[in-house]
Amino acid sequence: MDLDKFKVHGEPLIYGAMVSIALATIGILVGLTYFKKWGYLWREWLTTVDHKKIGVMYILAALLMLFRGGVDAMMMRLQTAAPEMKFLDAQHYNEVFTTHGLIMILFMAMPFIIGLMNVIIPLQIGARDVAFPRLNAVSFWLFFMGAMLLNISFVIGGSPDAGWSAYFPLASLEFSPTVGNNYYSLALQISGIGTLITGVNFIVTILKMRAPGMKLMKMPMFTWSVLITNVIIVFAFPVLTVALALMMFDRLFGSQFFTMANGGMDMLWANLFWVWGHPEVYIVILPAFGIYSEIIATFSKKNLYGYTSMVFSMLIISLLSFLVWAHHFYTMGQGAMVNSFFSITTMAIAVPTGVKIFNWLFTLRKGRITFTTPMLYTLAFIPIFTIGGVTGVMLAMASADYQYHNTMFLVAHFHYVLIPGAVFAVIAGFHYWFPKVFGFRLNERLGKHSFWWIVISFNVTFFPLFFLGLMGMTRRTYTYSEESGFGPLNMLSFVGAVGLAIGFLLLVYNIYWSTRYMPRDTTSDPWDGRTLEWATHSPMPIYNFAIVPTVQTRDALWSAKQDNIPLYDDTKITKIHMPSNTGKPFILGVIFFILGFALVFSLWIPAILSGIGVIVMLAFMSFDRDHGYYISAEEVIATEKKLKRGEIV
Ligand code: HEM
Ligand SMILES: [Cu+2]
Repeated sequence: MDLDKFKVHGEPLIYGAMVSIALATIGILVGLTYFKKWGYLWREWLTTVDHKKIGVMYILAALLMLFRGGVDAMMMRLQTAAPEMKFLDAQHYNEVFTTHGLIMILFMAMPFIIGLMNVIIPLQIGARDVAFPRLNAVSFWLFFMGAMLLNISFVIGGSPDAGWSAYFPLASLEFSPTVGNNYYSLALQISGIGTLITGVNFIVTILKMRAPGMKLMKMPMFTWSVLITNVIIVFAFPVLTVALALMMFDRLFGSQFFTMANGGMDMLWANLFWVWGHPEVYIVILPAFGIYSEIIATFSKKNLYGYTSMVFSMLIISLLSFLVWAHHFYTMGQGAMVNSFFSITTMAIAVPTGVKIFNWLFTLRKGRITFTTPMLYTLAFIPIFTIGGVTGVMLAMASADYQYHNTMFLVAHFHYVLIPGAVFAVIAGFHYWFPKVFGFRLNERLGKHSFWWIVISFNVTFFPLFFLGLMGMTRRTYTYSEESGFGPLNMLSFVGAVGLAIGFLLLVYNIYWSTRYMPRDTTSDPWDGRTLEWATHSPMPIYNFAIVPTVQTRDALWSAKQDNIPLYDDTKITKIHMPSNTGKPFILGVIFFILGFALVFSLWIPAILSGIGVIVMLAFMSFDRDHGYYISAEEVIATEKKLKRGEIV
């Protein structure tokens, strides 16, 4: 075997990363052994099927990936801070923007949202868990192993280097001969299957497990957004699955799907990628709209303006999101007719999005507004996202796009959409729902400090890029000359990026500080909420609700508080059926990881063995008869008593 292909060559940076990864791993292993935490880890986390714990693990992983993607971003901004910088060479710059884009979208934004959805959706619809708790664990472990597989590429074998969109022929074996793009196809494949399963799970959960009385048009807006998002997942992800499989065949087995020879077609990749890729951006943005809707209603003390039009706007957006994909390559030569069609559908999306913006503004109108941290993020989102949207319409004009295409203008545009549209939303949701999960709030003063750092620095980082783009600076370029005149604005953008890093570090410090010093929230409803998740204790018991609430209005808890409508009769506690833990999803994830790794390096024997392992494991899980277990009524009553006294169970 040729050991050389496992090595990555080059820079002190990479050797440094290797050493720190090795040290961190050893540290964790030693720590777990020393504090005798292996059993705890296995029982409470690795084998859990509890939607709340799975959600927390998603969010932890996403925070970790935010750090990784952020380090990538800082390296790029440093490299381009001044003309002719020698920090990264061209190859490493290629790898870094590729992993940055991939990680931020697939392993940070999406899992963060799926994490929040895991924690909150069952609570918000008054359910005890998701429809298929074990499949939920499978989803998480496949996502996690996929993410790990991509991350080790940095130190074993080399990272993908053809952009997050991996266009052919750039991503073909001929032009990208390292194993980097093998990692791309396998890591995304494994985590993508996990996401697809999440899609099925949440559609069934929301359609079948709502509390009695919660008709579709009485669902909270976050639940609506998640339902629609999961429908998009179920339609979009199979396209990615197929595209990645074809890519794997091309790279590993010499097939010719995406080459110009032998009847293949490189444009086919671009089309397949964006048929998934554009809906993907809505997969991260629609739940964000849901989060903002909840936050605006809560902190304006009003019900959401235009509920029905909100739902229909999201439905229209989800349909249109499948009809715009070619706006990503107007310049590839498909002709004026095709470009006009995609230009019109793209601009059409602005209409339902505008409807939503106006609904939020009308909800704010005459509201009793409190400026909490989650609310500040929401208020900042509205104008910033609008800038992102308006520049999107500029890019949507096919003829004008010939000027903007592949320039920093585009980079500015999509960060203006994605950062307020996804990152601010998950941070806002994180602050908002944190007390539900952990039983205490995050510190508001620190929260606001980090908010101002993040929002101001965001604009300092990305606004200059609009001008750099118009001046002609192309994206994915690792350096530029002094004469180009790009220097000063890039330096400004670097300064902004440092500010962003400070903002995110403050957020992490806030989590640490609040965990140590914040007092317990004994109300279980710290924000005076409107929806069912605030109707149970914080932190909630494993069964969520001792008695499933009965819903009569849209803002069920709010009406219960205002008009004294009882949500449930708590003399009627009976035994509760719960799913039991299982280690199989985790083991399946590990086998998938080994399979992925073996395929990346074309190690056929281990690949075949682990492939068989996957099939055996799946068969084993299909025939697994588990009937779960019951928590007796007495035990539930005892737990409820403790919770009412403010104890943590
Ligand atoms: C936190 C601050 C961030 C900074 C400073 C930053 C900076 C950058 C830079 C410098 C590039 C490459 C420009 C180029 O040379 O082409 C880039 C590309 C990209 N970024 Fe970010 N970014 C940040 C956050 C994010 C987030 C949160 C997301 C997504 C949720 C994201 C998604 C992307 C994508 C998809 C690309 C394109 C990658 C490619 O060209 O293949 N970024 N970013
Ligand atoms: Cu698009």
